[in-house]
Amino acid sequence: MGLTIAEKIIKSHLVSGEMIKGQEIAIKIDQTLTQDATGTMAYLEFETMGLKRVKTERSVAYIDHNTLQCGFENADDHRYIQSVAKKHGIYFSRPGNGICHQVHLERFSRPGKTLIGSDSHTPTGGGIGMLSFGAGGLDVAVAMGGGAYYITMPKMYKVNLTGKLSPMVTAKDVSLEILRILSVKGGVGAIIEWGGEGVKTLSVPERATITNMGTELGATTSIFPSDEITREFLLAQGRVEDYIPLTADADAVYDKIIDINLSELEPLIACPHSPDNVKKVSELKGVKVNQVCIGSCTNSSYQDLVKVATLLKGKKISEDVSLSVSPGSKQVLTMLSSSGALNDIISAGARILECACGPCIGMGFSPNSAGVSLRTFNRNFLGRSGTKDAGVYLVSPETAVAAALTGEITDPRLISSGVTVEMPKAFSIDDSAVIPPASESDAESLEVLRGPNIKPFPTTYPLEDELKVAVGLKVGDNITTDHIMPAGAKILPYRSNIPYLSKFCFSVVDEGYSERALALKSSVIVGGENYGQGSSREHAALVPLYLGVKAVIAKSFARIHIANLINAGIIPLTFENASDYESVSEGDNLVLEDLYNGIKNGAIRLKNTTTQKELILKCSFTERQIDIIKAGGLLAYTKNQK
Ligand code: MIC
Ligand code: SF4
Repeated sequence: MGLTIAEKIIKSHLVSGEMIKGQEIAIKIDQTLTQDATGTMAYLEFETMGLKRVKTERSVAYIDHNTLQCGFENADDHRYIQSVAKKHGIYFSRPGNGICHQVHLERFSRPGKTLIGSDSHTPTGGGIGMLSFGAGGLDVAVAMGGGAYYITMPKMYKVNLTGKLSPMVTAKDVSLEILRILSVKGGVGAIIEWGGEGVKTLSVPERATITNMGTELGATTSIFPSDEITREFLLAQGRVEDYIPLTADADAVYDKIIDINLSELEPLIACPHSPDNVKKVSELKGVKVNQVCIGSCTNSSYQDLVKVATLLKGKKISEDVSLSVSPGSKQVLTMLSSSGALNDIISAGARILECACGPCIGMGFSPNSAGVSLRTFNRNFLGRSGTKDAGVYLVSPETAVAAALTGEITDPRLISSGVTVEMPKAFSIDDSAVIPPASESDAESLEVLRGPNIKPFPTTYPLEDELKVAVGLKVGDNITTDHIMPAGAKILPYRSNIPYLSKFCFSVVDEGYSERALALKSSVIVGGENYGQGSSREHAALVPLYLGVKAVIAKSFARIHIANLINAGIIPLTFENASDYESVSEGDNLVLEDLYNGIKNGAIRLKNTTTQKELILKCSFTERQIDIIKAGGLLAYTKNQK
């Protein structure tokens, strides 16, 4: 039987387990990346493991999220990451060098290799044929130490592309189309492979836009073949030696095949507050727009921004719109500047932001009250922009420019008949903002620099056989990690200070939750379907751990979050019947009995002592996960193993 692209890479990296769908496998990881918002915690965890050097082929620490320095906190964290990286064999990408996924794609990604990153959009690397996963910081720390990465062997879906995109219709519209078809839950448990004749019409950055947004489908990852277009991209990046061809076998078997005819696509838009709330741009014609933001790891490549510059050239933006442009990397910004394209963007009235995540993670540029913001980003969750009542819409750069010029949602085909940008034959290469690690002998004497903002990891406790807990919070379906642990300029600087961060846990949903949970001492959270979708931030598990959360009981979980809960020693449990969700209310007192046997057998008895009802909760853990939960989390488990 033939193999898919992902199966080929998994096969060549398999450390343990069998490639049987639904079973746990462990794979060797060639490269890791971290960003600063998750990185401080990942490196604190790495240090706790007591390892001297990373054992990967390449590990890179990026600073791109927490770049606003409104106090000492972020600057201290940058300095900590820089010093810990230098000491332990990790490359350090300085603030200003760009967004981790964009820079990694340009400079370090390699077809056929494996990558995990402490950021959910790490699958951006799938655009170049690299098998790339978003993971919790602790999993990345383990991989840096040479440990394998554990996943459930996914199902394989194929998206078969035919035709060619029409002018002013883009890779972003392809991402929105697949979200429209599959929804934010549609990719759970699957790797999405992109194939078919239409693949040849897409450049590497366009492919990366698509694999980047595969994260919003809940997919394990997404990947494109590595072909002549990939080779040309690597050649233009001065690293053609990293190229290998990679395609699925003709008789590869897929669990689902979805056909998309690129020629039939129209400009699309995701409406508030979910990336799968997709409509045609033409249906929203005339909606007044206050703000337009162009950038993020989804749409900030050189190709994207040259198109933006071409469309803006010689024009002025509407007086009612504030437009921001954040280039994805220093390479992109340098090339825009030397070609004069930057001038066209500035002259049109844009505000140029630093090469970083910026508004995407609420680091500045929050919209006005009840404002309408069109963004070329990948997430429009409630409150993520920093303005709770703003309406954020996700669009292509072309649709973004159309709105910036007219002041209202406008089909971009009305402002231009199309712009074509040739991929450069040679990108501008200057890796001086990536600081290499010290040699092993020099590293010995190096000091790691810590600021007062860095607080220790929350205390973990080994599992008890019986838990008496109260329901601290009950929430509905599709709760994102932005609900559990919000980000934004005010909170992000405290990513290495769990006690402070805990004050904001679930604050978008219930401002009193944090205090209530602390008072309860021992509690559970009850959730609906797809609990924990979105970001990979392990803080969405570490903060509940600090607040005394022992288990989360939900209808279903998102992949990275369930791994983070287990790593934190919080038990993720599902209702036997979805309707059982109705039998537990906030404030109820529960007893979870015979847990040691229960987590082994996959069924746990729950007594609701408030209503006197009894329920069965389900779980399905591997031996390794059981040991992790019993130990009180991955860190305790790893320490016990030494
Ligand atoms: C995001 O897009 O939500 C983030 C910020 O990049 C997160 C990581 C984080 O929370 O630090 C992600 O996607 O994993
Ligand atoms: Fe940064 Fe936004 Fe990409 Fe997350 S989604 S890595 S915040 S640009």
